[in-house]
Amino acid sequence: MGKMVEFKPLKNDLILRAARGENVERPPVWVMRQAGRYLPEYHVVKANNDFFTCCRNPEIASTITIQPVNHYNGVLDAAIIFSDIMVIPQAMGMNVEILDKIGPHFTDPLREPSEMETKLTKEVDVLKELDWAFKSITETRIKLEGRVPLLGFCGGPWTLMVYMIEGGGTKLFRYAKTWLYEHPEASHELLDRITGVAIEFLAQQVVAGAQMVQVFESWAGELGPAEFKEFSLPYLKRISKGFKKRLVELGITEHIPITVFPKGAMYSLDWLADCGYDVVSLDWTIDPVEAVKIVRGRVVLQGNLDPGVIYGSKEIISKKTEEMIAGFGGGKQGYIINLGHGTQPFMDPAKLGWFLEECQRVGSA
Ligand code: 1CP
Repeated sequence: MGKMVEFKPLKNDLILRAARGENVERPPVWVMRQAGRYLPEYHVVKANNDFFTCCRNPEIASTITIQPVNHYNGVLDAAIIFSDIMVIPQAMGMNVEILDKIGPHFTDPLREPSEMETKLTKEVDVLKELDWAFKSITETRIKLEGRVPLLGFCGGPWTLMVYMIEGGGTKLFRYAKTWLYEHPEASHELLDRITGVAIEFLAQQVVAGAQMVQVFESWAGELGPAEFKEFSLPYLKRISKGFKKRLVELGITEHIPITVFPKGAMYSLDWLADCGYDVVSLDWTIDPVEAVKIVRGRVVLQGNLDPGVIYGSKEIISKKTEEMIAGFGGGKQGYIINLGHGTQPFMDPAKLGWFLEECQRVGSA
């Protein structure tokens, strides 16, 4: 400890108040993958640099993180650090690159349970291995000058297990499913190891300057309810509880909100409402009215516009945004606006801007 930096006071703490369940003047809004390929200025800064070279350079990472905040001046209520969920597998000893237009690529994935012994580091020194990530967060928080809160994040254990075994994106989940059904004990061991690293990583992001964090369980929907309950839910629960406990040990007494995004597994909402998370992020396959009914005020909801709506006309964007906010009860309590998943490289930044402005207009009404 002792290395905590003094940061400027927050000028906009809307998302933190909403995440704590307080009454707010309008629902806050941010967008998953708000920094990145759909923004022309991203390509200028990224240029020919490799993805992780950008993340590991605090100057570049902070510039890219703040780009959408500047681009949509005044209408985004949070920044999310420019990084990737693959940094936990990297910290655990695996070699991962992000290939242009393809995505994550592991040079030597875990195909057999025995390979956990040879390919993974036993005791992961998170502070040392991800030192660059903490530096980028601190630098970004300084540069934000309190304009909006900075969000940290990590991947969910099951989602990271998929990538570590498959070695990249997949449509079949052949190798990861082989582990689940052929080697359940080894699967639990791997999930357990990832969970330990995730807890420390999230807590240290807060020490470095993150003001709220999110766990992306992006492949939750590949699991049926029974498998979700066995291979994802217990670990997500351990993360929320372990994160809070670790913050106390690190001397952080402030309430730091934590969000979970179980993409594709909206059947899990009722369970996740009791798992120690402040916020559950929804994809677009659930009706907001239904979601509000299920959680009964136990947790704040985030989401859930189909990102594809951004390909529609301004009229459609307005209509769908109005319906969404009305479905969440107007958003003056228990709600954070977002898309149901990330932006896509082909999206028109002006259309996303229209969505953000409509969120302000409708949310303030
Ligand atoms: O603005 C932001 O949201 C910040 C940065 C961010 C985040 C939160 C990036 C940058 N990635 C992520 C999380 C992430 N990465 C998730 C969870 C959220 C989700 O479900 O989308 C996942 C699954 C990944 C994995 C990943 N990394 C993919 C998807 C591949 C697949 O299997 O379908 C891709 C394409 C990447 C690379 C990546 N990460 C981030 C960016 C901007 C990019 C594209 C890199 C480039 O080519 O410039």
